[in-house]
Amino acid sequence: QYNDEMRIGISCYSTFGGSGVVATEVGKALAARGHEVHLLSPSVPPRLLGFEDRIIFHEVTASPYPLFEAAPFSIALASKMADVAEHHGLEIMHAHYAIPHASAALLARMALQGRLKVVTTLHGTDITVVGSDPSYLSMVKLAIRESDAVTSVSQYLKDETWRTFRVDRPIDVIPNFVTAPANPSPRCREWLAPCDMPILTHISNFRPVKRVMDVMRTFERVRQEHPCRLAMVGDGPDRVEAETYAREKGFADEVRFTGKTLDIEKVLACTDVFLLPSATESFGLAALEAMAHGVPVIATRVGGLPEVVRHGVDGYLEALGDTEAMADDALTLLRDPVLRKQMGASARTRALETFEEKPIIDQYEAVYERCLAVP
Ligand code: GMT
Repeated sequence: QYNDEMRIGISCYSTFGGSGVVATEVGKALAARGHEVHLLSPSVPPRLLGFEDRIIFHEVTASPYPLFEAAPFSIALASKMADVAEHHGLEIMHAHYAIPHASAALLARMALQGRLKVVTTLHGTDITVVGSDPSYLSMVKLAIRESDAVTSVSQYLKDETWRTFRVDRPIDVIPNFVTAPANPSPRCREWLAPCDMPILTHISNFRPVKRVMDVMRTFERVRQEHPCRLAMVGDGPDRVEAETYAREKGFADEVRFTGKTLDIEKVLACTDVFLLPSATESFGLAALEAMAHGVPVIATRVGGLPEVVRHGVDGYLEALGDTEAMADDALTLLRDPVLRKQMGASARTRALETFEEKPIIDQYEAVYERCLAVP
């Protein structure tokens, strides 16, 4: 553990899951170690609940002006980064997501004539989806090349970054982490499923990459062969299609769409099987959170998911789109409570041991320290 206190800026999207969660949790962990953390985001990230010692939040707003076709958020972010770094003596700006966070941090570093180190954490879609889009490619590449350090949340993402951008620079793989769930209570079980029926759960932002229709098709098959219920947690563009499908197929009463919630712990505490049939996933934080609750995961064998979930040990990994195989796996688990318990226990041990917070925060501190050692 690094002994001197640092002043660190953390810039992220204020999302309910993914990079927003990781950035906020990194910030909270660093503050708990005595560092001063300045969090910059368009709005308070949901995981920054209430007041936290040594964390200062800075809201980034792009002021409109009649001449602007769209208010330039990236410039407002870079400007805020430079101001905060200047007035609070920040040494590090840790950007979560390549654009605009990392590219804005590079501008802030220029504004401060190099008196700020930029650490960029790649989360996935910034490389696999957005990054390879020609409209952003050059800036993502610049952000990767010019950051003082770059980290990626999985080996898969590091390989993908090298493959896509052909940037000849070191990238540290620092996986995401999870903390042991605090006193999970199975209070919502009755509301999600009557008569102690098993519960399948999916949590995401319901974007096309999450393949929520594969969740629906998997459940459709499972419910025909075993009584169960489905909890669909989150919100996003594909929610309406999924809800419509459940109505048209006549099983809407068996599915609860909860919308966005911070209390995923309550849902996971009474979940029997977690479904994540994504088209790609650099890591799959939602799967890790389910595992920490002792829930076996059925996911696709894509991206970084095999680095998190071990097939046949913590759950199952199937080919993208193979909802039949995923339904078979779910049925195997529902019909065999002993196996389900065993896999859930392995999943929990793996989540809490391999993806424990402390050694992962140590790695981030070591990266900061390495950057600061370079004049
Ligand atoms: O998955 C999303 O749509 C959100 C996205 C993000 O940037 O917040 O999640 C990415 O970062 C997470 C945290 O590192 C990873 O666990 C997710 O796997 C990754 N999503 C994808 O790669 C699709």
